[in-house]
Amino acid sequence: MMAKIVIIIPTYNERENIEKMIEVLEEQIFPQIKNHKMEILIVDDNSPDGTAEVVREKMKRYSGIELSLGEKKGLGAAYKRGMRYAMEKMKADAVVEFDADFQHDPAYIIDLVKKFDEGYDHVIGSRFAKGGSIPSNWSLYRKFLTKYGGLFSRTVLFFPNINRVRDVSTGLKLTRVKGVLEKINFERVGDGFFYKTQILYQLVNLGVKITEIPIRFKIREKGESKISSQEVLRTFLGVIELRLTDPKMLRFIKFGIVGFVGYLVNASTLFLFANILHFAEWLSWALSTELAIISNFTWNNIWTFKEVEIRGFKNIIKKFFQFNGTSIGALLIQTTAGTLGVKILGPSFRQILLPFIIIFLVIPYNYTMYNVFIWKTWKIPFLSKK
Ligand SMILES: Nc1nc2c(ncn2[C@@H]2O[C@H](COP(=O)(O)OP(=O)(O)O)[C@@H](O)[C@H]2O)c(=O)[nH]1
Ligand SMILES: [Mg+2]
Repeated sequence: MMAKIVIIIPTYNERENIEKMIEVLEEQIFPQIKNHKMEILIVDDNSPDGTAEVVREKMKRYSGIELSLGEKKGLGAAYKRGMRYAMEKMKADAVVEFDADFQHDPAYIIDLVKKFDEGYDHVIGSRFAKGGSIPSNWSLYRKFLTKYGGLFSRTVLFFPNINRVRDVSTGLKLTRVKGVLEKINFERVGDGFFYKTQILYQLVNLGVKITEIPIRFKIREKGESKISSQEVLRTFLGVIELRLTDPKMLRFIKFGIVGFVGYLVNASTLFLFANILHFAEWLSWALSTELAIISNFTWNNIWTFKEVEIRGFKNIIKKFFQFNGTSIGALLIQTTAGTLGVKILGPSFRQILLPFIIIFLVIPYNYTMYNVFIWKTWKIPFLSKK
């Protein structure tokens, strides 16, 4: 299928570079890509050096070049504007993020397009894939930052699968529009350099097909870098924020807090029933465990799973019995183990037994139940019906 691929080039004071770049793309690169319609979008922020005028001159010579002008708010803002423009006005099927300054060999565009043709949704020009590199004459500081800053980002964002993507801050990549870029929530993408990581994180979570091709990142020929050290700090904090505000992560944290509150309910009421009210041992364990189950159900329903909260008296009662159904095993395990444990070790071990039983018996039990029966992520041959 013939696709329209738009090369988006943000520019700020790139007068000399952009002139040469447009020529190289139009004369040398695009003629080598015969199966697609290749176009260029320059996203300029009213560069004082007159970059836009140079672009307008080139637009007279070549067709398929567009220019989007706007105020300067940062690289992320420029790309957001450019991506919207490419999708809405140019009806792009894929976009390529590309710099004007020749740090990326334009021939890599051919490699990106090949991977797109193989069916990949997001193709990353990676400086850290095997065969890729960063400039050897970069300062030690910049080398260190790119490499270990990247490792930090990958660890925070993708742990334990830190090699899912090896280069999270590269400026060269191709992204399919249909089902991929069109699904990105641009409200969660900032105006700065960090936009790259924010988009990448969303793409990984969407589960699109991602691959990396090695690139050798060169030094800038003309003009100067626009990346400030302030952006570095923002990236560092942004990575942590990105992971912590991920809805899945938030739910996991809430689930943990609710579980801990459940434990406190369990421990305090066990103390009340056994030590103060002198109920029978098994009854103290059974009642306090049930109160913890009620606490877990209630808080998880109105807080952890708020978006899908169960409402209405009848529904709540029904769900509650269902929840108890899956918890009945835990109730039995905890009551039996607690009662027996106290029989053997004596009442002074009651409060020490509780966390041990929870950690070594109840959590593994619940985890197995969830995987086998609720979310069915473990396949047990004789249990799964075809
Ligand atoms: N429109 C626009 N382009 C920008 C902005 N900041 C950087 N660029 C362009 O984005 C590309 C990459 O920026 P550069 O300074 O080379 O980053 P570096 O290669 O990481 O040092 C270049 O083509 C710049 O002209 C901005 O705020 N607005
Ligand atoms: Mg550059």
